Amino acid sequence: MEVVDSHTAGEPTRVVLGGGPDVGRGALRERLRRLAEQHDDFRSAVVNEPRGSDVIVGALLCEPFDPQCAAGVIFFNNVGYLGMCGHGTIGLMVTLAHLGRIAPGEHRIETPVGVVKATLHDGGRVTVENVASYRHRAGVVVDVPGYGAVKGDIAWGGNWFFLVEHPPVTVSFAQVDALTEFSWMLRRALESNGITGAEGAVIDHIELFSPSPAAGVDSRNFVLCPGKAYDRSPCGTGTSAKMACLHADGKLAPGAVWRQEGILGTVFEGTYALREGRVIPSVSGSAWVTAEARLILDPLDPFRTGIRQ
Ligand code: PYC
Repeated sequence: MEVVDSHTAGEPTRVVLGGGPDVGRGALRERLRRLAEQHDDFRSAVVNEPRGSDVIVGALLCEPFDPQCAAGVIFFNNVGYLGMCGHGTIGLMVTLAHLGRIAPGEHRIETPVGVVKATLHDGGRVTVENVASYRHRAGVVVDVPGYGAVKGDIAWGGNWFFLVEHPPVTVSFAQVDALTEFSWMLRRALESNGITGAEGAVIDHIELFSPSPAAGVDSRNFVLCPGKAYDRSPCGTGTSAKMACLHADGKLAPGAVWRQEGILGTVFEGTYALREGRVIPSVSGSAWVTAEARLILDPLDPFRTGIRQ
């Protein structure tokens, strides 16, 4: 399998260019379903140890169904599949540019949750115009064992998020273990209390905020991903969900810039447009290619399909 690795603001993406399974034609949502049902070993082989790690997000490059799109992509991680991935789309664009497959400018990218527009700028910078994002519920209180009542918002930014403005653990890199522990307990508490996104969707991302001491930065976040790894970047879909909440609270105007710092101190710049009453977020960040490689799955290798959790 031919892959190119990159990182976006510290968070890795592994794009599979060739040698992946045939998931047929048709809408990406359907292809994702076939991938998950019939080829889940592929996902695990690409991103799990010993070829990957819990942190890597995989991106299967696909022929787009919509002829106006430059590419289709299905994102996946150590435990499953993602609807959209902001840092991953930035990594994909920089990878395609590295391979000479795209030129600077705007490109449409098809994902299982809709078409996004990604603009490649100079120097590895990319702006992703995400799918429409919205706050589903505000001020939801959940009892988290060991921590007490925790209040947060539920929002969609291409994935489902529970966003907590005043977490019991300060958002700082020195606290990643405590942040991970709290976020994981919170995620389990949401599940055991039947608190979901729209139509019963699992809330599989937890996003915590604290003020940032850095000049010109609006907030710092910590995002726990579905497989218990924390996002090293400020999280593109999480920044989108945040802007949808800020819009709902009247705290960020369309076109105003929101600078979201992640746990490593890297920053995504977000803005949003209002179209037919819907929040359309744009998130900008930078990525760097780190490796070109060929993954080998030896039939005799006991871990050819990865070490699963
Ligand atoms: O950037 O949207 C994102 C993302 C989701 C999970 C990891 N990164």
